[in-house]
Amino acid sequence: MRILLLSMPDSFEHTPTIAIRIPNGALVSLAGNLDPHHQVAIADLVLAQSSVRRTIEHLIDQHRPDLVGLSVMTFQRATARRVIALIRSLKPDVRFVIGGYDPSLAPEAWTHPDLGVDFIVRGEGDVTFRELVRALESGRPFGEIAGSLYRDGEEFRKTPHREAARLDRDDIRPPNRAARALSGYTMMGRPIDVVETSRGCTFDCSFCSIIEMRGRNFFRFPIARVIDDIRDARDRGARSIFLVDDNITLDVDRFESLCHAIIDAGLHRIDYLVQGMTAPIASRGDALAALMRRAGFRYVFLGIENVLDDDLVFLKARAKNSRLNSAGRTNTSLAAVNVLRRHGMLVVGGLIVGNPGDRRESVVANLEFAKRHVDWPYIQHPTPYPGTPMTRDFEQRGLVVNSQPDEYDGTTAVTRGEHLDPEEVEFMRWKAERWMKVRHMPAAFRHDPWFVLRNGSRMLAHTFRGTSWRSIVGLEEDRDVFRRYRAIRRRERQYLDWPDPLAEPVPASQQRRSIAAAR
Ligand code: B12
Ligand code: SF4
Repeated sequence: MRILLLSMPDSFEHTPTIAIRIPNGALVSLAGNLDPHHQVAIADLVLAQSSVRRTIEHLIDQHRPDLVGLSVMTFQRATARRVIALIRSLKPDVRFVIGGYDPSLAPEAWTHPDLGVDFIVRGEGDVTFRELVRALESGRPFGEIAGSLYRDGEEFRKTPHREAARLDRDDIRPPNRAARALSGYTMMGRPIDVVETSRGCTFDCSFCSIIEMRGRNFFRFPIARVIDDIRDARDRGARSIFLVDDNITLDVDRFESLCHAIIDAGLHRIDYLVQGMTAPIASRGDALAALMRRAGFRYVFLGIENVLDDDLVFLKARAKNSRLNSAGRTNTSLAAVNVLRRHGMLVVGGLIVGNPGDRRESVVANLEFAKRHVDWPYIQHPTPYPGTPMTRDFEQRGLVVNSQPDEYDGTTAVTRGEHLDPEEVEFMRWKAERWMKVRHMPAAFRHDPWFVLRNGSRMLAHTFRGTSWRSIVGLEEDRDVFRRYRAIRRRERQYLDWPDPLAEPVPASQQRRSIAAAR
């Protein structure tokens, strides 16, 4: 069977495609887990953001797929609908399967007959997708494939739940990077790839989709497999690797073993990016940070979430961001930031501002923290992604003010608080963040001087979208620039010039629940 797997072109504010284009880890894993006789091609459309339609037309013409799979996050829904409609017009007999966070957690958004979706894969997809393709080949009933939904006439039928794979056996095969049809992944000029070392998390932060997606569990790939996978990425050109685990710092002893294994295998000259919790990094202190640096870690995304205790309680993120000592529970954000920076690593600070109880001072305190202590800000607003405890809470309290999922990119304030207007919080974040990003330029220049010399002005122009000569000389207010920036951002979201088959998408609360049990 000929299979084409696509990820959406939509990017968001903190990963501007001029400088950062990261591959989607799901697609290579799905491709690697198919039976080897299939012809599979992967296209990350973020690599073709300015020519999405032409690229899709070319891919369909070249690969003539029987089956197309799309990986979709919630803010990419509208683009995914258009992509399906375009492909359907080019090759009407193609079948569509969708997976990833949005179809898994909001399947009802994908069942409308006008969308033309045939299968929805829920949760982890590697084994389910393989079985689905086998069923398409052999005629086996779709109802037997756990972890999916399939179209049956006008209805969708839901099959039994599938447990997450344990990963310590050979149940998930290595990714297939050779299937990629496009090139151009970059982290400021260095070819970048993604590698998984574990899946899952046992925390339950209220804003995070992970628990609803795969249950509360944490499974590890054997370290030898991870090293082979890193080597495969390196041999294909990667000089920068993002370890995309949900929470690699859940097992710090293993993380240390991984650092040692990277060094022993001579793979420490690669730049690694990783995300982690502040508490274990602060607790292990200099020993862990020094080891990470030796293993090649450069950027560490810290899930700080918020520097105020009340907000951490609301986000259910206190345990992972604090430690108990004689003075009681203390926040570990600053200690983690300091130890990483002391050892020459750069901190990407993940913060969430604009929570329901936030006053102006709370937002300012977090922005000030980011300004002083992080190297690259990754500040977001609470966003009601499907299935999270926070979404249920916001909906019950009537705090969701924007029900357009394509604006759920994390940097658009779509919920309101008790004291602050969402647009005001967004304005405060936007205004502060632009300058924090400028401050990172010297560090970027020292590491990648040619890239910054060639692209620095475009990177700045991107960060300061909306600025005009009038605003530079003080004839316009920041708020005018902000309004212009938002209009630009809205236009940028139209990645594909093709009609949306759901011209007026049905709000989440009124979606048809045409999902029945499998026969
Ligand atoms: C790494 C990561 C990133 C990276 C890399 C993104 C990339 N290019 O791959 C960065 C930091 C850039 C990033 C950015 C963002 N991310 Co992010 N990210 C993650 C993270 C940590 C891991 C994702 C991953 O690679 N997992 C490994 C792969 C193998 O697993 P997987 O993607 O789940 O795929 C499996 C299944 O989902 C399924 N599947 C997936 N696609 C498909 C397709 C088909 C056809 C099938 C059959 C199955 C299938 O099968 C796969 C294999 O088992 C998750 C989860 C988490 N704990 O926070 C969030 C997460 C995916 N991100 C999320 C979001 C919202 C974003 C941002 C909008 C920013 C934000 N607000 O957080 C941006 C947007 C990025 C963009 N496109 O511009 C949300 C998605 C929520 C939602 N409902 O859409 C998550 C779940 C975090 C959360 N908030 O809960 N992210
Ligand atoms: S620790 Fe990270 S992965 Fe785990 S629930 Fe919280 S945000 Fe999600």
